[in-house]
This record gives sequence, structure tokens and C-alpha cells, in this order.
Amino acid sequence: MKILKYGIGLVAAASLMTSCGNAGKDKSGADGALNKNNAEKVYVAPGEHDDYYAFISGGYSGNLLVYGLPSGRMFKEIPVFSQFPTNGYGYSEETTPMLNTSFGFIPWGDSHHPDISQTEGVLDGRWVFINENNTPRIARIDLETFETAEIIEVPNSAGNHSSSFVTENTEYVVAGTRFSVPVPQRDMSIKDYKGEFKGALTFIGVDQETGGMDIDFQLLMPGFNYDLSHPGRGKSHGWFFFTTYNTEEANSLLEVNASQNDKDFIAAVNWKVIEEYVKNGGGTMMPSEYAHNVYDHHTHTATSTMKKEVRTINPTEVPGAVYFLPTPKSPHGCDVSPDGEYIVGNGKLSTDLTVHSFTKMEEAIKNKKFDGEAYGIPILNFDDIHAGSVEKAGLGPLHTEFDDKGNAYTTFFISSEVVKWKLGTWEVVDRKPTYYSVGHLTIPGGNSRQPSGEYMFAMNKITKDRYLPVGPELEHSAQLYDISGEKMELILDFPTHGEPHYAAAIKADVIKDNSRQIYELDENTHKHAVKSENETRVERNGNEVHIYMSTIRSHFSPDNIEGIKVGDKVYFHVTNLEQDFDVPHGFAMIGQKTSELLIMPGQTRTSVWYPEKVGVWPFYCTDFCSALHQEMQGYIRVSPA
Ligand code: CUK
Ligand code: CUA
Repeated sequence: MKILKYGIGLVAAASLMTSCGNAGKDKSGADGALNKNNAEKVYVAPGEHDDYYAFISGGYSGNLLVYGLPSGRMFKEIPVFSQFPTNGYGYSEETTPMLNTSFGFIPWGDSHHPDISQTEGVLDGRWVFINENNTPRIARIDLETFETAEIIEVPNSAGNHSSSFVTENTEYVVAGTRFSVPVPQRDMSIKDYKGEFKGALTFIGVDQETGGMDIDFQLLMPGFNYDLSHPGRGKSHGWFFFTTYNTEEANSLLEVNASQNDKDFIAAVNWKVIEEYVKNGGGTMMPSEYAHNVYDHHTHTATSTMKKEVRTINPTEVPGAVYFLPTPKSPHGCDVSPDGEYIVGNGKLSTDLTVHSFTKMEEAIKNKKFDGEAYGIPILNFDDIHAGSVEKAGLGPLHTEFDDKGNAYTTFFISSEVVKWKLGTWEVVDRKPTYYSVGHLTIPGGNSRQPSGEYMFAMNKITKDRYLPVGPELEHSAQLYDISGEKMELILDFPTHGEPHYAAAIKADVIKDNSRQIYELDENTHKHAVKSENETRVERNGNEVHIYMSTIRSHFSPDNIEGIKVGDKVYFHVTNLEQDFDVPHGFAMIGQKTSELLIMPGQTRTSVWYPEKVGVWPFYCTDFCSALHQEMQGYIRVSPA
């Protein structure tokens, strides 16, 4: 394995080209992947369960994937921000409101960073939050049903990237804008960006009983790019840290424009101070349209509400609310150590990692030792807050996670490796190649007070030769490492789906016993549900026909329907009467352009059909549900208008 020589040609190397060559093609021995003992480490015997759930972002698929560790098996794709043909999410009448926004219905999204809810800094397994980057939204996925329960749009934001990380009691899920934009939006010259555009950092309150989200306030910051964020924890609970780049406020980010400043900032936000300010009536309600979509698993129906205003905060009006920590070279990741003391800024154009000390930061703030200000926000002195640097660690650092033994693990995109280093002494203790060009990495609980010390996995941007070739488009590769020893050991390659920008992983025990198996029929309050076959019927109301249908092994009721005319609008309200785990039924209608359905036991789903052709048309169940599955069918007679 060749190690790149650092320090030379940094600017050229840092031109963000991928350089995979040094990671090598040696698949034998060197990385330990062929070691038989390693095969045992990831072997989960047939019928056995994995030790961890990993919730892996689907990136441009807009969804969230559920994997098991250490096996690397994929168990589920949870549709979140994109229509999903498999079960009709975003197509069926009940679920289309989930994709409503102030821009109207958006069929697909770009999901980035999942984060699991916490109590006292420990993952509690109630919910996973994930951000949509493109049309800014935050979703909450319920870990009882593994369904998207809620999506809230984030107004005044654009490129919702610095999201969706939670504070240590899930008081807030936080969403920071990547692009600064005119706030409120208006027609103006792009060249007048500087000083005019604003960056919204949004604090969304979470109801601890229901999980319900609501925007508490939006901090309107100077017009930088806000890239990633992390909550304080333990001693730094009450703070939130955001990396910034383009503090030059260039309107075109060709490298010359945006990378002039030797240092950008980490913005340290004291949300407790702002919370107090808001309690005392602070802030300004600003007209802002944003959708709030809630799915209820009793009515099995989503509703979308358009909100009209949001509370905005001018940071300079709240003393003690925001400080800038100078951080070299366009930092990307922003990660806080499990004890809350260290704030790691990964300057992606640097070879060094900069670590700030929370204690020193507090001290400097107390002594009012500032080094000027930016737009009225005090800038701290780099030397006053600097805890240490990991020097010449690699090229293109992106993200850092932590284990339970005082080590940190940082990904390097350009030199394509994970580097393990010690908190406090800043020495590099190990480095391992990734295949290839790693983005994020995940340690179960790595974003909490209690990380695990067993596994780490790297999510790579480039796959090339790792799997059988399948044409130009490849799934991204992930690599699982055993981190229980001093040296990391590569133990598994596994494909991911879309582009995983992050993953949150948790001990399986915390959630698996809570996982729901069916929806109770008694509790089904869908307004078109039937409780038994006796209630199935066809109702006409002018041109609208409602077919109240049931499924149970192995027939539809009704299964012969007449009296439908060309030009009608036909609703199929299909209730699955099954009350057994894992017996869904499907519904597919010939020529239908709206939604196929997959209906879970106890659930009701609706699809709309516009009959266009006279004839007798079949429908059938798409899910092989019993030995008589092929008998599960019906006909609809369509007569002339
Ligand atoms: S970003 Cu993708 S590698 Cu969206 Cu977290 Cu850094
Ligand atoms: Cu129901 Cu096949």
C-alpha cells in the first residue's frame, strides 16, 4: 500500500478530483478481507438476527435504507421524500399529501443525514430524522412502524444540508441552510449577494410525547454557506455548532472566489439563550409559506397543512447567542466528541484537522477576548480556543466519528482512507484504505454520548472494480471495519443504494421488540375502511364511484363490479382484513395510471382510476399471498358513458 506524500501540491490535490489510485487494487491479504476469521465476524447464521440496525441515507433516491450489521444485509427501503412504486407511497390518495410543499407536489428528493432521537445523550430508538436537501424539508420516521410519520418544510432555506441533527434530549432537530438566499425571496441582482443574502439556521421543536415537529425559530445569519452541524453534548449541551464556507460571500464559487480566506468559521450557537429570548417574546414573525405533512397510522392517512409565518431571530439582537470560531480551509464536517469537549472541524482543503476546545471557548467568551466581529457577531481568537491539530493526517478530510475509547476516526476523500487518531494527544494511531474515496463514516452511537467500540463503516463515493460490473451505473460501496482492536480491520464490503451521505446505527435490542407487526383492524379509523366483508359495497355519487373493497386470503370482495361508465372517477378503497404478521395484499388494475397498492394487514389504501375504454377489465393481487394467490382476482365492467 502506497501512502501519498502530503504537503506537496496541496492546492492541486485539493481541487476535489477523486484520486483512487493509491487505494490500490490489492484485494488479497493486505486489507485482511480474505482472512477466514473475518468471514466469521460478519457471518449471521440463517435465522439469526444482526446486532445492529443501520439507517443509511439513500441520497438522490430520497429515501432511507435499513440494513443489518455486521451482515450488511438490506432489510427495507423506507420511502420518505420520493414516490415509491413498491407500496404506492406518494401515489396512493393517503400518502400523496406527504410530498406536498409550498412549491406544490414534489415527486422526488435528495436525502442526506439521518439521526436517531436521543434521551440524555443516548440513542433511544423512538424516531429517525432525515433531511431533504433540495426542497428543504425534515422528515421523522417512526421506529415502531418504520414509516415516515411527518415531513416539515423549512422555509427561507435552500440546500438544506446542515441537517438533521438532534440535541441530546431531542429538544430540537436542527436544519441549516447550505445556500444563502434573499430572505424574504425577491427579484434582485445576484451580484448584490454580499451583505444581502441570509443563511437560515432553523430549530424545529420536537414534542416528546408524539414526536410532532414545529419550527420554534429561525436564526437569520450572515450570507455564508452553512455546511454541516453537530449538537453539543454533556458539558456543551445547549450549544450547536455549524461549519461554514464561502465566508467571502462570493456569488460564484469558482475556487478563486470562495477559498481566499485562510480560515472560515464554525458558528457556535447557544440555543438556550435564544430559547429564553423567545420565551420573553423575542423575535419577529415573518410571513413564510411552508408545508407541514403528518401521517397518522390509525387513519392511515396523511394530511398537509400550509403554514404562513415563522419566527425569525436576528443574532445580533441576542447577546451571547452566536460566536464565530475561526477554522482553516473551508471546513466540511463538524463533529463533537462524546464528552462534548472537542469540536472537530474538517477543513476539506487542508491536510490538518483542527480541534477546538469547548472549555477554552467558554473561557474566552467569559473574558470577552474577541478578535473582531463579522456582521456584529464576535469572532474568537483562534489560539484561544484551539485544542490541538492532527497534522498531516491525510488529504481532503470530510467527517469524523468517535468510539468508546477516546479515539476519533476521520474520512479523507482525496487520499481515500480512514484515519484513526487519539483525542487529546492528536496522534495518528492507524490508517486504512477505503475503496474508494470515502464520504461519511458511521459508528453506531457515534453521534451520541455512548458510541460503540465494535464496528465502523465507511460509505464510499466510488465503486469501480469492487463488484461484478453492471454497466456504467454502479451502487456505491460501503466497507465495514472491526474497530475493537488497536488497528482497524476491514471485514466486509456491501453495496448501498442511491448515495448514502450518512447513516445512523443503533443496537438492535433498543428497537426490535417495539417493532409493530400488524395494524389492528379495531383501531383502523380510515374514513373509507371496512371492518368486515359485510361492509363492502359500491356507492355512486354523480360521476364519482366509491368501491369499498376488502382483501383476505384469497379473494377480493366485491370481485365482480358492474355499472361503471367511461368518464367516471372510480375510487378503490381497499382494506386488508388480515391480522397476521407479514400478509400484505396487492391491488393492480389494468391500464391504471395513478397507483398500484400494497396494503398491510389492518390497513386501508385508496387508488383512483379513470376508466377510459369500454370492456370488462381485470384486477388482481400482486403479492403472492397464499396457494390460491393466482385465484385472487376480479372483473370490472365498463359501459359507454
Ligand atoms: S455530505 Cu455527503 S459526504 Cu451531504 Cu454529509 Cu459529506
Ligand atoms: Cu393476495 Cu396475492
